[in-house]
Amino acid sequence: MDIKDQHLNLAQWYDVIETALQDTDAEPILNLRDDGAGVYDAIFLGGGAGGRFGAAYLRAMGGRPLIVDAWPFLGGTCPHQACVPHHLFSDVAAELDLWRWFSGQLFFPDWDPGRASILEIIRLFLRGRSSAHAFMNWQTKEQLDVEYVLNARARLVDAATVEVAGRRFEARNLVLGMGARSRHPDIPGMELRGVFDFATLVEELDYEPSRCVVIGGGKTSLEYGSFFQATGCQTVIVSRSPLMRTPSLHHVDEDLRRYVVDGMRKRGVEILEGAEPVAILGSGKVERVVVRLAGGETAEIETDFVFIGTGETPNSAMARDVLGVRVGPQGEVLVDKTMRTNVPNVFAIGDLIGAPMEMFKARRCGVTAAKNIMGEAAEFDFSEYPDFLHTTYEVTWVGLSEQEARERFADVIIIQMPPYVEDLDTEHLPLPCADRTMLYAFAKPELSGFQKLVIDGESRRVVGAHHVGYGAKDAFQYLDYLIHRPEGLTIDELGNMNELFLNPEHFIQLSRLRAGRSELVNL
Ligand code: COM
Repeated sequence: MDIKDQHLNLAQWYDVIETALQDTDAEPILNLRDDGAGVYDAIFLGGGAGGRFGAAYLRAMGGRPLIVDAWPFLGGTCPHQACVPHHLFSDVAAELDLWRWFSGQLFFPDWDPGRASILEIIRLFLRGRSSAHAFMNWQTKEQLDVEYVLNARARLVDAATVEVAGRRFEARNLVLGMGARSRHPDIPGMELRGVFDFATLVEELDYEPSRCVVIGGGKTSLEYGSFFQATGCQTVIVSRSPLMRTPSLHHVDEDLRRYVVDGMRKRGVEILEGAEPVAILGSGKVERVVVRLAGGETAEIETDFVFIGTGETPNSAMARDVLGVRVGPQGEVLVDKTMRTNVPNVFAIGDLIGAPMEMFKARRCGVTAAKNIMGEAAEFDFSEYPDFLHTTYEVTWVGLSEQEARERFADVIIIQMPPYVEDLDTEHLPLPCADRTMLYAFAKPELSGFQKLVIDGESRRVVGAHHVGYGAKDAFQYLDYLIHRPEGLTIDELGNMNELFLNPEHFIQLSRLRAGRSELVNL
């Protein structure tokens, strides 16, 4: 289907994408200048967040990119199966959390588990997801002027040639962005009906689960497990490491972690740490999960739904075998800070290069590769990225944990809410309270959140910030930039910013209360 000279509107794009998703024989979608003749500056293999942003940036710099993707849409797994549905689920979890705690009080109806359906939310997502896809295809063609071949599987021929949709395309550079797929534990029973990961959950769930076992202790497990529990689906999380202490999560402050995990327990999630799944049992369909508990004994958990959240494996085999790109122990393509692989003119970006498997990283990787291809030296070091996850809260952190700061600095100052003061009865203190936690603050104060700012007392610089509640994620993006500048950000500068009413999650008011002192002390 050649759409170069067609200017499809969003509804037409929606139909093209939905048709292609339902018909495995649908033809490739071609948006090519000069029918794809000539040599491209770069072919982006994979049109996910990294490929799309990289190609757009390269085009904006005057280059000629081509994106190829097996899916009939751009944007990759994020809007299709991963971040976008997860955000929808987390929003739903936050709403349901209020309903459950306030059931039958104020204007909340009595809690009705029959109304909180996992399946219904997934169907809602499935009805809407191609709208985002349609927009990305439209925008990339009509506004960003980027060529693409979609709905066709590509084959790498060599470091300058890609074969797709029955033809060959030449480029001076390749940018590999083929993403990653769920990694599954090697235990019996994984093939049973009722075992899902984040991708198959949205594609294949066709019944309403009543009980759930989540395997894994990282972000995905906490996020999906919190959603399942919030709907009333009794959830057990089975994790080898303590929750939020998996290797993919860094700079997690222990007090923040404790608040998050306690909060999940308060909401009824059963958490088995130090435990390992041994087998999934059932005849045709999941019925039980056998688990080896921390003490070595074995337990069986009845369930009709197993969710796997044990990480992802990069899709690097073709690049390794055909091009000889070097890969690391998890199959991640190894790159330097310019996104170059060991093969000249071959770059790699996004989930393909390993953790963190986050959209923000993918986008900036793509742009970094584009700049270097176009002759502008650029590096991206994502080792100090700010991070977040959702439970029924938004949990956000940036910089160092308190413990990390104490290992690095002699004089660490903590500004925290509720404050830590020995023997003070803070359990029912309705602080912090802010946007979306006001109801909790007045009726269930212990649920109104937690925040901590970590400061190097000597330089007065903020070195870490940690927050459980809502609204900090936006602020922390700027905070990340400010605290990682060579000159950093001092408590005095932070306290001198303008806050907009109650915004404890931005730490401005609390910093101002201490900034007047020449010798800083905890708050
Ligand atoms: C985001 C996809 S959902 S992209 O980064 O805009 O391509």
